[in-house]
Amino acid sequence: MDTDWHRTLSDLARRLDDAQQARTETPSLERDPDVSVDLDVDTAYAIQNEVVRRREGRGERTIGVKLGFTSREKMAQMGVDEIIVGRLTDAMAVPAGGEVELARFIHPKIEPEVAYRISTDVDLDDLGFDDALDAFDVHEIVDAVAPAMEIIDSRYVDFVFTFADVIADNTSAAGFVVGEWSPLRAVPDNAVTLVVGETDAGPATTKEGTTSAILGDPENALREMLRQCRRHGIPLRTGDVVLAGAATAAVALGAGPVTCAIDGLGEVSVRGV
Ligand code: OOG
Ligand code: MG
Repeated sequence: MDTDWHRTLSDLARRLDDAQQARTETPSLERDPDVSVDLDVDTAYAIQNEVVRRREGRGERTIGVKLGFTSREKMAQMGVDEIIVGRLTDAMAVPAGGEVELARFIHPKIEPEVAYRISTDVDLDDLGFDDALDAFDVHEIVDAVAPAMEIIDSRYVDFVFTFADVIADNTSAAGFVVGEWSPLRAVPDNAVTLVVGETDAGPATTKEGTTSAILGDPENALREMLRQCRRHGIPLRTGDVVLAGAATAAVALGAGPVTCAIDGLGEVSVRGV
């Protein structure tokens, strides 16, 4: 924890932050022979913290968290068995039914998500041991659920990264849209449909899945979130939005309409322009 280490971390955070602001890709940090720090998971979260701190320094407000790799398929793809957590800021929020400017992004993709709303300032030190979390009743910390979509936009070249890289890059967080909130209800195995209209980024695409792809039930993802937030000191506050993780693969986002429908929750749309 010397000053060189801190300087390297803030240099790497600046590299990712500059890439996001300039809409230019940057090579993998972990595979960069010039990066001298060992990019373990804790270091990667320290870089993410610094990336978020830089955004806050420009006046952005952190308004939630997003979970990644919560589907077994995505975990297997990455060869990992842990979820990742990133931060959502107000600058990433897109109004439901509204337009999102593609010029904000490098190579955006969109994916269907279930959103939850945190109902209390969560005391992460008061949750018992990790094992006890498996029985934790999420109603204690969450009061509403909504259909949502996430726009992911890796700052890395060709969207290719290692596990530590993507954590440092705030888990590719770039945009999100949340539909109408309903009082919290269980959605353990509900149909999810993402319809992406024909765009310059590709032909019309429909992706179908179910919420059970999210760790068997997105509420399990919330329990994993608590474990990870406690481990990495990520606060959860009243009113925060949580994206529980995509239930299908992401689709390239171009100019045109996109709709996500989740059985029992309704639908939400956005248009790339
Ligand atoms: C990382 C973000 C993954 C999800 O829902 O699983 C994610 C990426 O694929 O770029 O947001
Ligand atoms: Mg996602």
